Amino acid sequence: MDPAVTIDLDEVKAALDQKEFEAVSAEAQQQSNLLNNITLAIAITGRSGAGKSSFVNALRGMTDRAEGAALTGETETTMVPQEYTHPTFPNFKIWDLPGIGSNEFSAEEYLKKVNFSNYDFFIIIASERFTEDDTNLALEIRKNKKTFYYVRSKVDVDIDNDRRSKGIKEGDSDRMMQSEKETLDTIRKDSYDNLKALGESSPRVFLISRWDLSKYDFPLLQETFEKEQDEIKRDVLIMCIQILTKESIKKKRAAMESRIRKKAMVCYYVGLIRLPFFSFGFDIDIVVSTMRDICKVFGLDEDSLNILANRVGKDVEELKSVIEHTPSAGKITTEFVMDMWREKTVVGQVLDFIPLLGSLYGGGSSFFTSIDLLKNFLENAVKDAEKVQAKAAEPKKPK
Ligand SMILES: Nc1nc2c(ncn2[C@@H]2O[C@H](COP(=O)(O)OP(=O)(O)O)[C@@H](O)[C@H]2O)c(=O)[nH]1
Ligand SMILES: [Mg+2]
Repeated sequence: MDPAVTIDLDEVKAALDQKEFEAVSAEAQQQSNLLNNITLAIAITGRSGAGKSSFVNALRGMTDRAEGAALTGETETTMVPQEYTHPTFPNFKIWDLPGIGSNEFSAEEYLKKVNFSNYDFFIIIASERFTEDDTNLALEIRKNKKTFYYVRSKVDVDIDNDRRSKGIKEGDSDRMMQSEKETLDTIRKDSYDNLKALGESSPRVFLISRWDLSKYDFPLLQETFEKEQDEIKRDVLIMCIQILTKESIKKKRAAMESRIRKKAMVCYYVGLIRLPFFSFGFDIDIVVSTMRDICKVFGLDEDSLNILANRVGKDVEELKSVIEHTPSAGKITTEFVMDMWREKTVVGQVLDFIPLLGSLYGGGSSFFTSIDLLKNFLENAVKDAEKVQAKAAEPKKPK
């Protein structure tokens, strides 16, 4: 049996022993409306020019020139952290912190000034060597029991420079790949030695380029911070970062599946013991809002598609043309779901999806229909997201 389901049930049972029905169902609601209720705030820090603002834009899937993008290449003059909201998930905040190393403030003062307790974790970016300012800050963050990650930016520049200095031509892909690997290995070793010399006992450094977050160490960084967050924040992180790769689509699917299962289990179980005569169906609003969330999580809503089109320099209609099943978020209405609902009444498929329900099954077929609709909607969104990702990655057609 799926261990997640077992744990859930225990949690629900324990909760029901202690709390009132209202409290438990409010919690269930909070869990399942994750994208609306949970806030995740990441702080990006480092010296001026390290690439902080560029990284903020990259995380939001934006170009530096897009409307609302963080200004890049600007000298920093204020001590005020800038808040950037994710374009599709308003509760996912990325904070562009002022540059460190002005010597005006100690790391302790700096952290106070930027309200360190507001952030879930920190990313310390350096574009060349890490300095004492970086490690002092790390030390202070650690002291305050927060997590941070060292990121070495602009590795694309190093790769290019090395390739040129070795006289490797663009078309020579074997030598280019070899040279890239050598450059990355060297940066990794240098950063490690550099941080060691500054007193870090076992430094971990992630190599990235703002121009392509699906490359180098960004996927590993993402995986690492997902591992180190609690379960709820991890899911938010997986759902909100719109760098679509095969791997991230897979993770998003698993996270969404588990959300749907949890919601189902809690509603069903709570309904079953406390309100045996009441068909505690998933109400239609929940189905509608979950479908809209699925759209956003897989980047299939209007805003995400526009941003992606802008980023890869393609027409948004070209990306949309490969979407076969998923309607735009605006079309997902109560009417739309009712229509789907009328077409089916299912039990069997849902029992395959959440086997434990078999032993609890005692009625409430609208409940089963809801889950089945969501499950199919999710499957289709995954297929569409894969196609959009492939389309976005295609080389541009010559005009
Ligand atoms: N090639 C390349 N340039 C970058 C990268 N990250 C930042 N830059 C450039 O470095 C400069 C400073 O970046 P910015 O984000 O403004 O740095 P900040 O002062 O730390 O916010 C800008 O010209 C960026 O375009 C990167 O990963 N690769
Ligand atoms: Mg900046």
